[in-house]
Amino acid sequence: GSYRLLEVNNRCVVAALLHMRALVTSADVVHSWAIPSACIKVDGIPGRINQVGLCFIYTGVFYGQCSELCGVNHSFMPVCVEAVSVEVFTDWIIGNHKLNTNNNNNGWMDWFFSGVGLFTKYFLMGFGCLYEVMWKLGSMYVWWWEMFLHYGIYVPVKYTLSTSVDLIKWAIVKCVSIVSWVGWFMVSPVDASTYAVVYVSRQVCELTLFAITKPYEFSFWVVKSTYKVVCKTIYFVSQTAVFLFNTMMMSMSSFTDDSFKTEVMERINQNTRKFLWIIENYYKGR
Ligand SMILES: [Cu+2]
Repeated sequence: GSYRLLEVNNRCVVAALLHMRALVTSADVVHSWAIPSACIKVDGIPGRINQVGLCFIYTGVFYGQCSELCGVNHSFMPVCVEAVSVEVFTDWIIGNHKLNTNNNNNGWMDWFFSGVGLFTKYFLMGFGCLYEVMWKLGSMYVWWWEMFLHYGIYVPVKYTLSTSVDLIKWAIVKCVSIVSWVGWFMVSPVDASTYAVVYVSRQVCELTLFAITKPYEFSFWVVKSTYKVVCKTIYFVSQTAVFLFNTMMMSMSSFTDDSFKTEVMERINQNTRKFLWIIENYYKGR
């Protein structure tokens, strides 16, 4: 059966993933056309027309009730909206048009044109599908080359060039001095150890002297040498925090995902084109 006092004898049919506009009025007293599950409530007022924009994301049947105390039969005014795919919606519209204009059987001409219309409809649907697949494949192809050029070529080359010269110079100097010091330590460990202690002490002393005699230069040097490390650390930590925060927000709420919104908008645009093509084709030559 059906839901008691919720089912109607003439459902309001709309297309899902397509922008709709409902015009609401009343023939007697003030009513309110409301569907809580779709966040819709608009008053039906005699003598004026209210409008409300609808966009159903999912197909399905949505129930509501009159939400303005309107009289003794207020409890017996169900609202029922059926959200269907854009193809079913166009079928419904064309069916209504045929019914209302009584041109359902006009001989072979109508049979022929309805055949052409049906063929065109399914051809366009197929074309839409093909277009969607080709678009996805094309985007993947472009994405692949973007990723490859950026992470495969640009980033490694840039970082190699910028760091390799300094790194190699520094590494060679250090390696040579460490190897020669180790060799020296093998031959005469006391001398080498003494030299190492003196070397480190001299470095510390020079740095201290530098700090005492030239405080501004020393400060500048400290800031310069710590700048990179601090900057990189802050950058890394902030990036990680942003990433974690975004991930958390996305996992907590279902509609903050931009890719979801993009997908919905793309489908709405596609459905709009599809709808216009089918309807235009139907009315062509009538
Ligand atoms: Cu009512």
